[in-house]
Amino acid sequence: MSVRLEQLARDIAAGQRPALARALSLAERDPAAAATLLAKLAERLGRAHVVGITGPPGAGKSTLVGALVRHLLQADRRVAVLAVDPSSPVSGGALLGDRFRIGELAADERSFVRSTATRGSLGGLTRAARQMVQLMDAAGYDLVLVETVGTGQSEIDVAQLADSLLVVFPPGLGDELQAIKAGILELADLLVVTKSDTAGATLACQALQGVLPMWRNAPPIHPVSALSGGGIAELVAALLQRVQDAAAKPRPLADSMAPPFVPEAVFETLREQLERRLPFLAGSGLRIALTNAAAGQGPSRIELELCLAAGGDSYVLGVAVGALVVLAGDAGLSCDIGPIDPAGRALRLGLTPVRPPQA
Ligand SMILES: Nc1nc2c(ncn2[C@@H]2O[C@H](COP(=O)(O)OP(=O)(O)O)[C@@H](O)[C@H]2O)c(=O)[nH]1
Ligand SMILES: [Mg+2]
Repeated sequence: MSVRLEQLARDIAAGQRPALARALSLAERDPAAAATLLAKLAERLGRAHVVGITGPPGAGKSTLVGALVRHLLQADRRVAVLAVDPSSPVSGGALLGDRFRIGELAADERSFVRSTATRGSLGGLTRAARQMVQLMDAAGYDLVLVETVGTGQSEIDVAQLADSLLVVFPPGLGDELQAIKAGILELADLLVVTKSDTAGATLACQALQGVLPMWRNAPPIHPVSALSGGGIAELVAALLQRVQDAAAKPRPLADSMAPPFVPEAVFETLREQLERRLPFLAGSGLRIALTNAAAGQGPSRIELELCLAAGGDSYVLGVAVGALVVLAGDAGLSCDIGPIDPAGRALRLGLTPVRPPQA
């Protein structure tokens, strides 16, 4: 398994699209294995500009994504697309219609299109969807476009994931007011009114314009028509400006250097190293478990429990903890060791990334 993941990681890093496709399926099927894979790709993460595109069903998101991909390819950017649509049947792989519309673009080696029907418990993004975005990032795409159907939670999730969030409005009754109520507008970096070739578009722009002074740093409104092509070039220019600004913005050293903190991935790496250094652990009856497996939001701490089976030698526990503290230190994590249980058979370990003090 590990050897196969090693090879898969190499193929992804080499830009092989079939390898990426396999890895995305792996994330859907087995997020723990995908976390191990991502750990192997850690130094490639954090390069892509992630663009969230969200809005109600039928707003014209997929059509817009197709137009954006076409323009971004013309601007010589490599683009990956992940369409997350929980309303589509989970079984069929979903979004056949969308595939048709943006599918023709997938013929270009510099693009990659994938849809997934995975759904989180609150209608938000699943861990699998997040991992799929990271895998596309690791594959070297300049931009990763993530299309999500607005469910409230999915918008909040994608806003956290995205470097730029496009909130898409179709011209029509009430949609924009609903969105304003839900606070979605405040998450937007760019507001897009689609189907500007249709009658209600001007009204929708006016309705949005009317509420913009309500908060500072109001995002610009972009009326676009994927049909006529109107406004698309301007929207792409605004997006590329954001990509450029984000690249130029000096990030804190720790953030720009360190890959995103994925507890499962860090844990898997530590465990692999520990098993390599201390092969006798395999038969020792020691169990090491991650007790705060990420609830998605990327907790900045890992909690482990080490537990000896009956008959296990408590000396093993001590050796394992000592080795973990050293390995964690090498990985830039500081350790706090919890109290050992009275029988000397179990203890907890907390690991927290060490950040250099901000200049
Ligand atoms: N008139 C017009 N129709 C559009 C435009 N963009 C999308 N549509 C139509 O709106 C419908 C929904 O589009 P789609 O991209 O699937 O929306 P999504 O559900 O938000 O992904 C489709 O019938 C599209 O053909 C546009 O710019 N102008
Ligand atoms: Mg769609």
